[in-house]
Amino acid sequence: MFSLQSYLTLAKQSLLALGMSFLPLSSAWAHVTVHPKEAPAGSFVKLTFRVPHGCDGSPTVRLRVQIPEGFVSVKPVVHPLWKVETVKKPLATPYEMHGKTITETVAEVIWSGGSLPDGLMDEFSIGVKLPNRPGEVIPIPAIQECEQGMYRWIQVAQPGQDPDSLPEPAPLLKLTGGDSGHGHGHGHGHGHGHGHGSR
Ligand SMILES: [Cu+2]
Repeated sequence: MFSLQSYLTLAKQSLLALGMSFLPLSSAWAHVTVHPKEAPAGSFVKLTFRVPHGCDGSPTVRLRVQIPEGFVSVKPVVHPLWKVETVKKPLATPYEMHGKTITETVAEVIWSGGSLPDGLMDEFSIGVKLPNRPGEVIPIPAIQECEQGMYRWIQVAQPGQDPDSLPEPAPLLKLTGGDSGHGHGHGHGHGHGHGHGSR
């Protein structure tokens, strides 16, 4: 069983290995963004929200990510230095999964309880099943709260407007291709090949 101490050691080792911590970061890192920037429509993916700076020098103390319509099976990834909560909402159209009717979904994921200095960068991730809407570019609004101030990364460019001209653009995810609709493989040993029935 992993103790908190081993998590912290692990986190420090992985940050050191990634060369992310303890290094001042230039403004080239821009704003709160989502990675990858493209993912197959209908697939299960891990989305990572990158926080490259604070609010005018003030450390980040909370990150709230609003989950777009059609993003389901949302599971936040454990972050050893932060607490994570989800806010649920009822689903307009419930769906079946593993023989159970899913009637609610995650509307917001909130990381809090940590303090990310302005000079450091960190990442916050979720596992999610994307909607099968190939070609769409979907804004994922994020609210960054600092000890002093906040950024509301929620702006979306209007047709013909340069997204880079926006002071607080929402992270954008482009849905590519399209899931064939076969299989269920959400990565935890349930890759049935066809539909939901077990072999
Ligand atoms: Cu920025």
